[in-house]
Amino acid sequence: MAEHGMRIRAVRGMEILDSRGQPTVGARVELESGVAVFARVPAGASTGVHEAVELRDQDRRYGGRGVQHAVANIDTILGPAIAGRDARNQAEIDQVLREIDGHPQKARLGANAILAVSLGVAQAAAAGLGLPLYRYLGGLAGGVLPVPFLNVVNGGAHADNNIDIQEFMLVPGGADSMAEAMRMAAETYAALKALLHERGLRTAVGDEGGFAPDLASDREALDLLMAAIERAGYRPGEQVALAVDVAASGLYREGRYRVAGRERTASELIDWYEELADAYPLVSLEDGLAEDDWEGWQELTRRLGGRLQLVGDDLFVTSPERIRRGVAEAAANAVLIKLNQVGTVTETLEAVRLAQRAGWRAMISHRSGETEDTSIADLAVGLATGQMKSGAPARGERVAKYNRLLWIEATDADCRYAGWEGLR
Ligand code: 2PG
Ligand code: MG
Repeated sequence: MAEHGMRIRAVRGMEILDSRGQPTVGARVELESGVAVFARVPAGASTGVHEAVELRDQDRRYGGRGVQHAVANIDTILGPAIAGRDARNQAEIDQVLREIDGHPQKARLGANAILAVSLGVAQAAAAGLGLPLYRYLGGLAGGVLPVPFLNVVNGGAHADNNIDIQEFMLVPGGADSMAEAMRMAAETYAALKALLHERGLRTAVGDEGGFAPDLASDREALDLLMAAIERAGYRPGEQVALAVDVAASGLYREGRYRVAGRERTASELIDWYEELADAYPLVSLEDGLAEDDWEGWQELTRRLGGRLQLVGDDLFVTSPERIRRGVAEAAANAVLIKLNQVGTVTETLEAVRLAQRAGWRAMISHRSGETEDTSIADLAVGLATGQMKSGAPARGERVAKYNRLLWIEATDADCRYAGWEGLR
């Protein structure tokens, strides 16, 4: 009876809204036992060109961004193809989903449709077994609460100001627990708001809940973060460190990077990062170079890999194939993990495993367009990645993931906070 109950009875897609008010895909997966879940997929803004493809309707609704075709693909093709299968057979089901689509970037039926189903199957299997998702994914070997990377100042494509770097993040690795880490970050965020206010700067927030003030330079943003950490009563570097996501693909044109008011080669940009790493307690640099600048990434890793975590986001797009190349060429030392960049749970697990086997770190990530789905928190805990980024400690869809981590800490004594170990 229990065996039978784990079979998938029905899958239904739905067009819902993300945190930017744009359509995204949800999927309800129901098992024979009657257990049902609803998985929701996020959507990026600074998307890498190698990412799996989101299917958008391109018609008059929602400025072309509707997802009715993706939803119909769930209802008429993907759902029927996996009905009757045991939801615990995630790899087999994901293989079926990939084969029906047939396109390497999932462009035919849509990675948004495929991920909604794939994630729904994982959630349903966990629920059917009566396990929290992180336990289902990681079993006894999981259970590490990740260091949160909280994006509190926005620039680049995510804001209309003079800052080139897209995300400035707080890294409360010096906390003893998840709850303390979140308190340090939220208090620093509040101190930062007070500082901005005093200086007559804008305190409106961007898509990920970070502030988007008009500042003269990237350095000024880093100075502000240092001041905010101190004002909140913490020691920069020791208790709360800094990280950035440059999202350099957006700054790159014809072999040059336009940063801090001038054109630079990759080597000159790396000089600049070196200066920043000398001046600030920087622990992690994401997308410091563009998505196809493999040579630049190798130089970056040679020069700064010993002192900084170098995270590939647009470079790897959570693709096992691109991560394998990155490991072979020593082109980074960490990977950003976004489920919807690759489109299935199985491929996401493979990406994390590849990184971990190479001695690299994997940082689980939200997207700038999010929903109330909290699966990424479970993914980070279950796979013991030690790191997760989910935006500022503000805005419901961001905080939902952090609150999920707080819940896990409060209810599961086997889960411990990674602290600085999460970055080693
Ligand atoms: C990034 C992400 C998330 P987006 O670049 O890392 O912060 O942004 O979802 O817009 O790609
Ligand atoms: Mg990024």
